[in-house]
Amino acid sequence: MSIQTVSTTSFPGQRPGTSGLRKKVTVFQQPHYLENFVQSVFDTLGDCAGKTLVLGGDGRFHNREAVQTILRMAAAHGYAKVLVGQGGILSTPAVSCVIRKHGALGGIVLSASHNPGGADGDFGIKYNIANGGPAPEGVTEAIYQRTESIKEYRISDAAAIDLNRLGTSRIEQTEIEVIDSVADYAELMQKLFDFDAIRALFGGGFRMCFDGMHAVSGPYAKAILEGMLGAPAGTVINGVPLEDFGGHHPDPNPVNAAELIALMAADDAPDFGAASDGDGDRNMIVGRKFDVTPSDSLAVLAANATVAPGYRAGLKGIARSMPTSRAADRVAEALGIPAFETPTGWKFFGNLLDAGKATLCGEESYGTGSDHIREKDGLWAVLFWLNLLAASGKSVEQLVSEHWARFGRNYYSRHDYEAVESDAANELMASLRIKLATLAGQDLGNYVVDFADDFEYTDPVDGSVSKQQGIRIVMSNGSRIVFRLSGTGTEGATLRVYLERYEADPTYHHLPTQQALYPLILIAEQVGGITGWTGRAHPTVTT
Ligand code: VG1
Ligand code: CO
Repeated sequence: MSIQTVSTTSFPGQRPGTSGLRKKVTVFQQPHYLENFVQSVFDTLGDCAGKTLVLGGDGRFHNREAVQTILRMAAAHGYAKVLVGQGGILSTPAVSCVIRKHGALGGIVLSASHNPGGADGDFGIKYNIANGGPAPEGVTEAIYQRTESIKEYRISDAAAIDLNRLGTSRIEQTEIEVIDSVADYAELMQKLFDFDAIRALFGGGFRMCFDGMHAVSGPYAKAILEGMLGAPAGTVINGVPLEDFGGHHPDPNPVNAAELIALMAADDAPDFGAASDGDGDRNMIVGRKFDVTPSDSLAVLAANATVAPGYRAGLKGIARSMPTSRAADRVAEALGIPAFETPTGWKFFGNLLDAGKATLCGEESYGTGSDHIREKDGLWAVLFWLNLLAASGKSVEQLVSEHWARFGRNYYSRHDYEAVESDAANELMASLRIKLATLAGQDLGNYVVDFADDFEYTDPVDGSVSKQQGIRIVMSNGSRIVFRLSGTGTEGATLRVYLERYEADPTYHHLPTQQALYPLILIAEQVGGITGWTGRAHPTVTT
C-alpha cells in the first residue's frame, strides 16, 4: 500500500450552506468531487499528524463508499487515528459526543440530514471542529476558497476496511478503529437523565411510539428506549436505517411523519410520540392528539429543566435562532437569565455554549440541544421530555397548556415554498430589502410595524459579524413575520416565511394555529408579493 498524489481540477459551487455541503448523490459520484472537498478540509486544518478524526454518516446511499474514500485520505494525511462508526453509521449528535469524549481534532459527518436519500436523492458532508460542533463560518469559508483553487489530493491505495466488524486495523500508519455507533452516546444520556424514573414510567404501562423514519436514530432509540429503559419491543417503528429512508423525507414534522401523527390522533393513541430526522439531530414531540411546536418544546424544557439530573444546577442562558418563536425568551426572563438570538444554523450556538453563556439552545426547525454536546440532538430532547413526563406525572398536553397559561402562547407556523425558481426568490428578497427603510410606523392590516430589518448578528464571543440572515417585520404588539431563503436545499430555492403571534389571554389559547395567524399570513403575502414572485398560491409545506 502506498500514498498517491492525484491531479484534479476544481468543481464550482463547493461552498457549504447552513449545514455543510449538500448536493445530489449523482454530483457526489463524479470522480474527484468528494476527494476535492475532503482535501480542502484537510488543507484548511493544516497538520493532522498525531491527531484523531471521527467519521460516520446517516447510512444513506453512498455513505459506505464515501467512508472508505475518506479513511484512505485521512491515512494519507498522517492522522494517528480514525474512529469510525460500525457500518459507517454515526448520528450527528453521536459524532459530536465522540469528538468530545475522545479529544479528537474534529469529525466528518456524511449526511444531507432531512433531505431525501437514495440513488436519486441527496448526499452531504460536514466538518465538525474540536469542540464537537459544526465548523464556524470562518472555517467553512476557508474550505470553500480552497476548493476553488485545488490542484491535487492525496489518498492511500489501500484496500477497503471491513466496517461491519468492531476493532482496530491500519491503513498506512493510521489506526482505524471501528466503534460501536451507540455506546458513547448512550453513556452520556445516562448521565443527564433520570433513567430510573423513566424506567418506572414504562414499567407502569406508559406507552410511547418513536418513529425512526428509517434513518439513523433507529438503532440509538432501540438501544436506549427498548434496551436500557425497558420500553416494550415495538416502541420504535421504522427503526432500521435504509439507504433511501424507505422513499420518504426523513424530516420529523407533521407533514412528513404522517404515520406517527395518524397514530397519535387515534382514540387508542400512545401517551407520547416522537420522531427524528435523517442524521438524528432533529426531534418532533407529539402528545395524544396534540402536536408540540419546536419553539414551545424549547420553552417547556427550559422552564422545567431542573427536573433532569444533568440540569439540576439551573440554566446559564437560553439561545434560539432568530426565526424561532420568542416563547423561550419569556422563560429566560422569568428565570432571570440571558436570552440570545442567533442566525439560523447550529454553528452559531457553538461559541455561546463554549463560553458558558447558554445551556439550552433551539431552532424552530425541530432542533433542540444543550451544552452536553455541540450539535442539536433528537433523542436527547425525547429523553428530556420522558424525564419531564415521569417527574410531573402530567400529559404532554397538560404540560404545554399549563406553560401557555403561565407565560402566554406564541402561536407559530412556518410556510415553505420549495423548489421555486432561484432568480424569482432572490428578487422577492431584494424587493423586500428595498421596502425595509419605509416599513416602520406603517399600518399593515390591524398591525403597526414597530421595526423592519435584515437580521445581522455579531457573535458576542469572537465579534464575527453575519449579515443578511433574514428579513424580519416586527409589529408593535410583538407579532412577527420573517422571510428567509433556505441554505440546505439542492433544487432551486426554498422560501421560508415564519409567522408568530403572541397571545397572553388563556381564553384564546386553543385556536387552530393557521386561523390564529391568518391576518399575518395575509400581510406576508401583501408585503412579500409571494404569489407574484413564486407563482404559488399556497406553501408546499406548512409546519
Ligand atoms: C434548515 C433549518 C435550520 C437547521 C438546518 C440544518 O436550514 O431551517 O434551522 O439548522 O436546516 O438542520 P435552512 O437553511 O434550510 O433553513 V439539519 O437537521 O439539516 O442538520
Ligand atoms: Co438533521
